[in-house]
Amino acid sequence: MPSGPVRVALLTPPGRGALAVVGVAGSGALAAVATLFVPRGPASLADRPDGAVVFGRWGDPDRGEELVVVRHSAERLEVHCHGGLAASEAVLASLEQSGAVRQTWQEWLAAAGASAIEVEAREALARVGGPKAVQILCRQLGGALEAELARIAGLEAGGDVAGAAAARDRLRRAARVGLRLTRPWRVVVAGEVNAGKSSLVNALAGHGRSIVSAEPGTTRDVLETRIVLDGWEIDLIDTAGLRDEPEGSTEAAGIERARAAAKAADLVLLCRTGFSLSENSDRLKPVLRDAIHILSKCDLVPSDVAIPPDAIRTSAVTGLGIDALAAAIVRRLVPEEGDDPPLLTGPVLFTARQAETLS
Ligand SMILES: Nc1nc2c(ncn2[C@@H]2O[C@H](COP(=O)(O)OP(=O)(O)O)[C@@H](O)[C@H]2O)c(=O)[nH]1
Ligand SMILES: [Mg+2]
Repeated sequence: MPSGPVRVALLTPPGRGALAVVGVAGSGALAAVATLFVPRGPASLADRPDGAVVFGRWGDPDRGEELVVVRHSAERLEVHCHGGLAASEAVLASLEQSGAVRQTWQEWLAAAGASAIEVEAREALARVGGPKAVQILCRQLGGALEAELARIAGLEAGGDVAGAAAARDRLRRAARVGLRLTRPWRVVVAGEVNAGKSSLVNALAGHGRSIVSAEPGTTRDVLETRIVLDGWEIDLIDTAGLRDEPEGSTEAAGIERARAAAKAADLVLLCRTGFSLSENSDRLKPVLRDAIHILSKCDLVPSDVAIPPDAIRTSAVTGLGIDALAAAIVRRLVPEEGDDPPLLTGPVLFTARQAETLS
């Protein structure tokens, strides 16, 4: 049974929503809510059974906000109010004024007995997109990481130093992906002006996100499109074409940003309509390394034109090569999936704290 002061926490994500839920817990929880909540109908909150869902007003019996109180037990209640920040803040503040201690929802979960890993998993789950990250985190929420850490401790206690080291090493390898789960992979689409970069982004995203134009230099800024490929969340970053422009022009600034985005990216897709041109041009050099090389607009190029063996032919018009490109992107971003399939379906570290605990 919870003891100590009454604890209150906003249990729904901050921001606008249809509904906000404020949790109230502790031995005086029922009394704290009952002094502020005016139920509709004759029975007081104290007279209602556990599990009751009670409609009423908060504070003022005539003008107070209409809301619903759920009495899970005398020590644990929920106040369901309108979803705006002001409504939940008013409920929290009035409970605080009557002596309750406000907690973050992470502290709330920990106080209810959740382990650090469980709290971290729930926190990460609230932020990730894409089914692969969700699956990995749900497994850790289900105890995969906790069980593995316990197993490693057992190996060490039993003197199996090599076994423990191997298990730690495996966790470290999976952590490369685990520590990225709440930050989408960043893929920059680079290449010369008019190479078909924006069209490629649109083809991958499946909708008309970037402005496509025959006029060179249409994409002047860096435009991000969040997509999910094979279950992984990816930010596709469309850039201005890489070409020399008078300094200080809008496009020159865009090109500078494109170079910066390419440097900070996990992967660069380098679009070209031909491989004989500018292969070694200074402008492209910074983004050439480790890029996926693409012969774009391949519907306009004779199919027997030679391209480097690892390059991919794509056409945003016919759709040719788009699936192959999507597969290549995922393979490059998450090689672990192909090289060692069980690695990411087992225990995975996903916070810096967990990584530190391991070392
Ligand atoms: N035939 C053909 N035209 C394309 C293809 N991709 C883009 N284009 C055209 O090439 C021009 C430039 O495309 P865009 O995507 O804006 O190039 P960006 O400057 O690199 O972003 C537009 O007129 C597009 O319609 C393609 O795969 N095939
Ligand atoms: Mg463009």
